[in-house]
Amino acid sequence: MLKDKKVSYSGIQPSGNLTIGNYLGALRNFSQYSDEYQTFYCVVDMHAITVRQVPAELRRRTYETLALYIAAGLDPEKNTLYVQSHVPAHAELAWILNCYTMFGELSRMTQFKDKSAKHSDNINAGLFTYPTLMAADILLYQTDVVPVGVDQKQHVELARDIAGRFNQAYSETFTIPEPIISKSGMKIMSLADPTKKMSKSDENANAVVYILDDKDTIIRKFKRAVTDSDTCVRYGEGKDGINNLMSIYSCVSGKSYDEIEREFEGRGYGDFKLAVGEAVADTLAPVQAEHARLLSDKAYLESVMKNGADTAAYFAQKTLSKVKKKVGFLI
Ligand code: ATP
Ligand code: LTN
Repeated sequence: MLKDKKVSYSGIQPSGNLTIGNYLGALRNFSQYSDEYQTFYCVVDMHAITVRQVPAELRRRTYETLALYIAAGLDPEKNTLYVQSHVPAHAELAWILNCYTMFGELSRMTQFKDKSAKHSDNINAGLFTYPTLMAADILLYQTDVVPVGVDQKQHVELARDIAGRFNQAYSETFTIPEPIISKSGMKIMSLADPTKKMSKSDENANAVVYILDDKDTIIRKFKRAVTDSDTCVRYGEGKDGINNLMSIYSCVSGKSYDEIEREFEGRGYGDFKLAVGEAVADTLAPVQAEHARLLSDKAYLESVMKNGADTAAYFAQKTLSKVKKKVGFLI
Protein backbone atom coordinates (compact mmCIF):
# COMPACT_ATOMS: atom_id res chain seq x y z
CA MET A 1 0.00 0.00 0.00
CA LEU A 2 1.46 3.39 -1.02
CA LYS A 3 1.60 5.94 1.79
CA ASP A 4 3.54 9.15 2.39
CA LYS A 5 4.44 8.16 5.93
CA LYS A 6 4.27 5.09 8.10
CA VAL A 7 1.30 5.00 10.45
CA SER A 8 1.23 4.66 14.25
CA TYR A 9 -2.10 3.77 15.89
CA SER A 10 -3.17 3.11 19.47
CA GLY A 11 -6.17 3.38 21.76
CA ILE A 12 -7.09 3.60 25.43
CA GLN A 13 -10.48 2.70 26.89
CA PRO A 14 -12.29 5.37 28.92
CA SER A 15 -13.37 2.55 31.24
CA GLY A 16 -11.89 4.00 34.43
CA ASN A 17 -9.47 6.60 35.67
CA LEU A 18 -6.17 6.18 33.87
CA THR A 19 -3.32 4.64 35.87
CA ILE A 20 0.45 5.03 35.82
CA GLY A 21 0.39 1.64 34.04
CA ASN A 22 -1.52 3.24 31.16
CA TYR A 23 0.86 6.20 31.27
CA LEU A 24 4.18 4.35 31.42
CA GLY A 25 3.14 1.37 29.28
CA ALA A 26 1.33 3.28 26.56
CA LEU A 27 0.42 6.98 26.69
CA ARG A 28 3.82 8.53 27.27
CA ASN A 29 5.27 6.53 24.36
CA PHE A 30 2.75 7.82 21.82
CA SER A 31 4.28 11.22 21.10
CA GLN A 32 7.65 9.88 19.95
CA TYR A 33 5.99 8.93 16.64
CA SER A 34 4.42 12.32 15.94
CA ASP A 35 7.14 13.63 13.64
CA GLU A 36 8.07 10.63 11.57
CA TYR A 37 4.74 8.84 11.41
CA GLN A 38 1.17 9.70 10.61
CA THR A 39 -0.42 9.09 14.00
CA PHE A 40 -3.94 8.20 15.09
CA TYR A 41 -4.77 7.93 18.80
CA CYS A 42 -8.27 6.96 19.71
CA VAL A 43 -10.42 7.03 22.85
CA VAL A 44 -12.04 3.61 22.41
CA ASP A 45 -15.46 4.10 23.98
CA MET A 46 -16.99 1.22 21.98
CA HIS A 47 -14.53 -1.13 23.64
CA ALA A 48 -15.38 0.28 27.06
CA ILE A 49 -19.03 -0.82 26.90
CA THR A 50 -18.04 -4.50 26.77
CA VAL A 51 -18.10 -4.02 30.55
CA ARG A 52 -21.04 -2.14 32.14
CA GLN A 53 -20.43 1.61 32.39
CA VAL A 54 -22.39 4.39 34.08
CA PRO A 55 -23.29 6.63 31.08
CA ALA A 56 -22.47 9.97 32.76
CA GLU A 57 -19.12 8.61 33.91
CA LEU A 58 -18.31 7.26 30.47
CA ARG A 59 -18.97 10.71 29.01
CA ARG A 60 -16.78 12.39 31.63
CA ARG A 61 -13.93 9.93 31.16
CA THR A 62 -14.07 10.28 27.39
CA TYR A 63 -13.29 14.01 27.76
CA GLU A 64 -10.69 13.24 30.44
CA THR A 65 -8.91 10.65 28.32
CA LEU A 66 -8.78 13.00 25.35
CA ALA A 67 -7.43 15.76 27.62
CA LEU A 68 -4.78 13.35 28.94
CA TYR A 69 -3.67 12.53 25.39
CA ILE A 70 -3.00 16.21 24.81
CA ALA A 71 -1.51 16.75 28.29
CA ALA A 72 0.88 13.85 27.66
CA GLY A 73 2.33 15.73 24.72
CA LEU A 74 0.13 14.87 21.74
CA ASP A 75 -0.42 18.06 19.78
CA PRO A 76 -3.80 17.82 17.99
CA GLU A 77 -2.26 19.67 15.04
CA LYS A 78 0.23 16.87 14.55
CA ASN A 79 -1.75 13.82 15.69
CA THR A 80 -5.28 12.70 14.83
CA LEU A 81 -7.03 12.43 18.21
CA TYR A 82 -10.61 11.19 18.13
CA VAL A 83 -13.37 9.15 19.75
CA GLN A 84 -14.06 5.70 18.31
CA SER A 85 -17.87 5.91 18.23
CA HIS A 86 -17.62 9.10 16.12
CA VAL A 87 -16.28 7.07 13.19
CA PRO A 88 -18.86 4.43 12.18
CA ALA A 89 -16.36 2.69 9.87
CA HIS A 90 -14.96 0.93 12.97
CA ALA A 91 -18.22 -0.90 13.60
CA GLU A 92 -18.68 -1.68 9.91
CA LEU A 93 -15.24 -3.18 9.42
CA ALA A 94 -15.48 -5.03 12.74
CA TRP A 95 -18.57 -6.86 11.46
CA ILE A 96 -16.84 -7.89 8.27
CA LEU A 97 -13.73 -9.03 10.16
CA ASN A 98 -15.90 -11.08 12.52
CA CYS A 99 -16.59 -13.26 9.51
CA TYR A 100 -12.86 -13.80 9.03
CA THR A 101 -12.05 -14.58 12.65
CA MET A 102 -12.37 -18.04 14.13
CA PHE A 103 -14.27 -18.94 17.28
CA GLY A 104 -11.22 -20.87 18.45
CA GLU A 105 -8.94 -17.85 18.03
CA LEU A 106 -11.19 -15.62 20.12
CA SER A 107 -11.56 -18.33 22.76
CA ARG A 108 -7.81 -18.32 23.31
CA MET A 109 -7.54 -14.60 24.15
CA THR A 110 -6.31 -14.23 27.72
CA GLN A 111 -8.04 -10.86 28.23
CA PHE A 112 -11.36 -12.52 27.36
CA LYS A 113 -10.68 -15.33 29.83
CA ASP A 114 -9.66 -12.87 32.57
CA LYS A 115 -12.57 -10.51 32.00
CA SER A 116 -15.16 -13.27 31.77
CA ALA A 117 -13.90 -14.67 35.07
CA LYS A 118 -14.17 -11.19 36.59
CA HIS A 119 -17.60 -10.37 35.13
CA SER A 120 -19.19 -13.81 35.18
CA ASP A 121 -22.68 -12.26 35.24
CA ASN A 122 -22.09 -10.43 31.96
CA ILE A 123 -20.09 -12.51 29.48
CA ASN A 124 -21.56 -10.73 26.47
CA ALA A 125 -20.80 -11.26 22.78
CA GLY A 126 -19.02 -7.88 22.62
CA LEU A 127 -16.52 -9.02 25.23
CA PHE A 128 -15.87 -12.10 23.10
CA THR A 129 -15.47 -10.26 19.79
CA TYR A 130 -13.58 -7.32 21.32
CA PRO A 131 -10.36 -8.33 19.47
CA THR A 132 -12.04 -8.09 16.04
CA LEU A 133 -13.12 -4.53 16.84
CA MET A 134 -9.54 -3.80 17.89
CA ALA A 135 -8.29 -5.37 14.64
CA ALA A 136 -10.70 -3.11 12.72
CA ASP A 137 -9.36 -0.04 14.59
CA ILE A 138 -5.83 -0.88 13.59
CA LEU A 139 -6.39 -2.16 10.05
CA LEU A 140 -8.65 0.71 8.92
CA TYR A 141 -5.67 3.08 9.00
CA GLN A 142 -3.13 0.81 7.25
CA THR A 143 -1.19 0.87 10.51
CA ASP A 144 2.49 -0.07 10.65
CA VAL A 145 3.13 0.20 14.40
CA VAL A 146 0.92 -0.16 17.47
CA PRO A 147 2.53 1.11 20.71
CA VAL A 148 0.95 -0.84 23.59
CA GLY A 149 1.69 -2.50 26.91
CA VAL A 150 2.65 -6.18 26.78
CA ASP A 151 -0.87 -7.34 27.71
CA GLN A 152 -2.10 -6.23 24.27
CA LYS A 153 0.50 -8.16 22.27
CA GLN A 154 -1.82 -11.11 21.76
CA HIS A 155 -4.55 -8.87 20.33
CA VAL A 156 -2.18 -7.19 17.88
CA GLU A 157 -0.95 -10.61 16.80
CA LEU A 158 -4.52 -11.66 16.11
CA ALA A 159 -4.99 -8.48 14.04
CA ARG A 160 -1.94 -9.53 12.01
CA ASP A 161 -3.40 -12.99 11.45
CA ILE A 162 -6.77 -11.60 10.37
CA ALA A 163 -5.09 -9.13 7.99
CA GLY A 164 -2.93 -11.87 6.51
CA ARG A 165 -5.93 -14.13 6.03
CA PHE A 166 -7.91 -11.42 4.29
CA ASN A 167 -4.97 -10.40 2.07
CA GLN A 168 -4.46 -14.01 1.09
CA ALA A 169 -8.09 -14.46 0.15
CA TYR A 170 -8.56 -11.18 -1.78
CA SER A 171 -5.09 -9.76 -2.65
CA GLU A 172 -3.16 -7.08 -0.70
CA THR A 173 -5.66 -4.99 1.24
CA PHE A 174 -4.27 -4.36 4.72
CA THR A 175 -0.82 -3.40 6.01
CA ILE A 176 0.36 -5.98 8.53
CA PRO A 177 0.83 -4.12 11.85
CA GLU A 178 3.66 -4.58 14.33
CA PRO A 179 3.17 -4.25 18.11
CA ILE A 180 5.76 -1.91 19.71
CA ILE A 181 6.27 -2.70 23.37
CA SER A 182 8.67 -0.38 25.14
CA LYS A 183 10.97 -2.34 27.40
CA SER A 184 10.54 -0.10 30.39
CA GLY A 185 7.00 0.20 31.68
CA MET A 186 5.63 -2.61 29.55
CA LYS A 187 3.87 -4.14 32.55
CA ILE A 188 3.39 -2.14 35.73
CA MET A 189 2.07 -4.36 38.50
CA SER A 190 -0.54 -3.77 41.22
CA LEU A 191 0.85 -2.25 44.43
CA ALA A 192 -1.33 -4.59 46.50
CA ASP A 193 -0.56 -7.77 44.57
CA PRO A 194 2.59 -7.37 42.49
CA THR A 195 1.91 -10.60 40.58
CA LYS A 196 -1.13 -8.93 38.97
CA LYS A 197 -1.21 -6.19 36.33
CA MET A 198 -2.09 -2.71 37.60
CA SER A 199 -5.48 -2.14 36.06
CA LYS A 200 -7.77 0.88 36.00
CA SER A 201 -10.76 -1.31 36.78
CA ASP A 202 -9.25 -2.74 40.01
CA GLU A 203 -11.70 -2.29 42.90
CA ASN A 204 -8.91 -1.69 45.39
CA ALA A 205 -7.91 1.97 44.92
CA ASN A 206 -4.74 1.40 47.00
CA ALA A 207 -3.49 -1.11 44.44
CA VAL A 208 -3.49 1.51 41.72
CA VAL A 209 -1.85 4.90 41.28
CA TYR A 210 -3.95 7.10 39.04
CA ILE A 211 -2.41 9.71 36.77
CA LEU A 212 -4.62 12.31 38.45
CA ASP A 213 -3.86 11.34 42.09
CA ASP A 214 -2.44 14.21 44.15
CA LYS A 215 1.08 14.09 45.57
CA ASP A 216 0.04 13.06 49.12
CA THR A 217 -2.12 10.23 47.82
CA ILE A 218 0.65 9.00 45.54
CA ILE A 219 3.18 8.96 48.37
CA ARG A 220 0.71 7.25 50.75
CA LYS A 221 -0.01 4.52 48.17
CA PHE A 222 3.67 3.83 47.55
CA LYS A 223 4.34 3.74 51.30
CA ARG A 224 1.75 0.98 51.59
CA ALA A 225 2.97 -0.99 48.58
CA VAL A 226 3.38 -4.70 49.27
CA THR A 227 7.06 -5.76 49.31
CA ASP A 228 8.88 -8.63 51.06
CA SER A 229 10.68 -9.35 54.30
CA ASP A 230 14.11 -8.59 52.87
CA THR A 231 15.47 -5.08 53.53
CA CYS A 232 17.83 -4.47 50.70
CA VAL A 233 16.77 -2.66 47.51
CA ARG A 234 17.87 -5.16 44.89
CA TYR A 235 16.22 -6.58 41.77
CA GLY A 236 15.74 -10.32 42.03
CA GLU A 237 13.62 -13.41 41.83
CA GLY A 238 10.82 -13.67 44.38
CA LYS A 239 10.92 -9.90 44.96
CA ASP A 240 7.96 -8.95 42.76
CA GLY A 241 7.02 -5.92 44.87
CA ILE A 242 10.52 -4.40 44.86
CA ASN A 243 11.04 -5.32 41.20
CA ASN A 244 7.87 -3.43 40.34
CA LEU A 245 8.88 -0.35 42.36
CA MET A 246 12.33 -0.43 40.76
CA SER A 247 10.81 -0.62 37.33
CA ILE A 248 8.50 2.34 38.07
CA TYR A 249 11.37 4.36 39.55
CA SER A 250 13.58 3.54 36.59
CA CYS A 251 10.84 4.68 34.16
CA VAL A 252 10.34 8.05 35.82
CA SER A 253 13.97 8.80 36.74
CA GLY A 254 15.75 7.29 33.74
CA LYS A 255 18.13 5.49 36.14
CA SER A 256 19.24 1.91 35.50
CA TYR A 257 18.64 -0.86 38.06
CA ASP A 258 22.36 -0.81 38.96
CA GLU A 259 22.23 2.91 39.65
CA ILE A 260 19.11 2.49 41.78
CA GLU A 261 20.72 -0.32 43.82
CA ARG A 262 23.74 1.90 44.44
CA GLU A 263 21.60 4.91 45.36
CA PHE A 264 19.76 2.94 48.06
CA GLU A 265 22.63 0.83 49.35
CA GLY A 266 22.43 0.58 53.12
CA ARG A 267 19.02 2.28 53.19
CA GLY A 268 15.72 0.56 53.92
CA TYR A 269 12.52 0.06 51.93
CA GLY A 270 10.91 3.07 53.63
CA ASP A 271 13.37 5.54 52.06
CA PHE A 272 13.06 3.84 48.70
CA LYS A 273 9.25 3.90 48.68
CA LEU A 274 9.24 7.59 49.54
CA ALA A 275 11.69 8.34 46.72
CA VAL A 276 9.55 6.40 44.22
CA GLY A 277 6.41 8.26 45.35
CA GLU A 278 8.09 11.64 45.04
CA ALA A 279 9.59 10.89 41.64
CA VAL A 280 6.23 9.67 40.29
CA ALA A 281 4.41 12.73 41.68
CA ASP A 282 7.00 15.07 40.12
CA THR A 283 6.69 13.36 36.74
CA LEU A 284 2.90 13.59 36.80
CA ALA A 285 2.61 17.19 38.06
CA PRO A 286 2.93 18.94 34.67
CA VAL A 287 0.57 16.41 33.04
CA GLN A 288 -2.01 17.04 35.78
CA ALA A 289 -1.74 20.82 35.44
CA GLU A 290 -2.22 20.70 31.68
CA HIS A 291 -5.10 18.23 32.04
CA ALA A 292 -6.90 20.58 34.44
CA ARG A 293 -6.42 23.52 32.10
CA LEU A 294 -7.78 21.57 29.12
CA LEU A 295 -10.81 20.21 30.96
CA SER A 296 -11.93 23.72 31.77
CA ASP A 297 -12.19 24.35 28.03
CA LYS A 298 -14.78 21.84 26.77
CA ALA A 299 -15.34 23.80 23.57
CA TYR A 300 -11.71 23.27 22.65
CA LEU A 301 -11.84 19.53 23.42
CA GLU A 302 -14.99 19.26 21.32
CA SER A 303 -13.32 20.95 18.39
CA VAL A 304 -10.34 18.58 18.70
CA MET A 305 -12.56 15.48 18.68
CA LYS A 306 -14.64 16.80 15.79
CA ASN A 307 -11.62 17.57 13.61
CA GLY A 308 -10.01 14.28 14.61
CA ALA A 309 -13.12 12.31 13.66
CA ASP A 310 -13.31 14.05 10.25
CA THR A 311 -9.69 13.20 9.48
CA ALA A 312 -9.99 9.64 10.79
CA ALA A 313 -13.23 9.05 8.84
CA TYR A 314 -11.55 10.16 5.61
CA PHE A 315 -8.74 7.59 5.91
CA ALA A 316 -10.98 4.87 7.36
CA GLN A 317 -13.42 5.21 4.47
CA LYS A 318 -10.70 4.57 1.92
CA THR A 319 -9.90 1.20 3.46
CA LEU A 320 -13.52 0.30 4.14
CA SER A 321 -14.61 0.94 0.52
CA LYS A 322 -11.83 -1.28 -0.72
CA VAL A 323 -12.81 -4.05 1.69
CA LYS A 324 -16.49 -3.85 0.76
CA LYS A 325 -15.64 -4.10 -2.92
CA LYS A 326 -13.37 -7.06 -2.36
CA VAL A 327 -15.91 -9.11 -0.40
CA GLY A 328 -18.52 -8.50 -3.09
CA PHE A 329 -20.76 -5.80 -1.65
CA LEU A 330 -22.36 -3.43 -4.19
CA ILE A 331 -21.04 0.04 -3.45
P1 ATP B 1 -9.11 -2.26 32.03
O1 ATP B 1 -8.72 -2.46 33.44
O2 ATP B 1 -10.39 -1.48 31.84
O3 ATP B 1 -9.02 -3.48 31.18
P2 ATP B 1 -6.48 -1.25 31.46
O4 ATP B 1 -6.01 -0.50 32.66
O5 ATP B 1 -5.91 -2.59 31.19
O6 ATP B 1 -8.06 -1.27 31.43
P3 ATP B 1 -6.56 -0.29 28.71
O7 ATP B 1 -7.40 0.84 28.29
O8 ATP B 1 -7.08 -1.63 28.37
O9 ATP B 1 -6.20 -0.26 30.26
O10 ATP B 1 -5.11 -0.10 28.12
C1 ATP B 1 -4.59 1.04 27.49
C2 ATP B 1 -3.12 0.84 27.24
O11 ATP B 1 -2.42 0.82 28.49
C3 ATP B 1 -2.77 -0.48 26.55
O12 ATP B 1 -1.75 -0.25 25.60
C4 ATP B 1 -2.27 -1.36 27.67
O13 ATP B 1 -1.37 -2.32 27.22
C5 ATP B 1 -1.59 -0.34 28.56
N1 ATP B 1 -1.58 -0.78 29.96
C6 ATP B 1 -2.65 -0.99 30.75
N2 ATP B 1 -2.27 -1.39 31.98
C7 ATP B 1 -0.91 -1.44 31.95
C8 ATP B 1 0.08 -1.79 32.93
N3 ATP B 1 -0.25 -2.16 34.14
N4 ATP B 1 1.38 -1.74 32.56
C9 ATP B 1 1.74 -1.35 31.33
N5 ATP B 1 0.85 -1.00 30.36
C10 ATP B 1 -0.45 -1.05 30.66
N1 LTN C 1 -7.62 -3.31 23.56
C1 LTN C 1 -6.82 -2.23 24.03
C2 LTN C 1 -7.36 -0.88 23.69
C3 LTN C 1 -7.44 -0.74 22.21
C4 LTN C 1 -6.35 -0.58 21.31
C5 LTN C 1 -6.92 -0.49 20.03
C6 LTN C 1 -4.96 -0.51 21.47
C7 LTN C 1 -8.55 -0.75 21.46
N2 LTN C 1 -8.25 -0.59 20.15
C8 LTN C 1 -6.13 -0.34 18.91
C9 LTN C 1 -4.18 -0.37 20.33
C10 LTN C 1 -4.76 -0.30 19.05
C11 LTN C 1 -6.76 -2.41 25.54
O1 LTN C 1 -7.56 -3.02 26.13
N3 LTN C 1 -5.77 -1.86 26.12
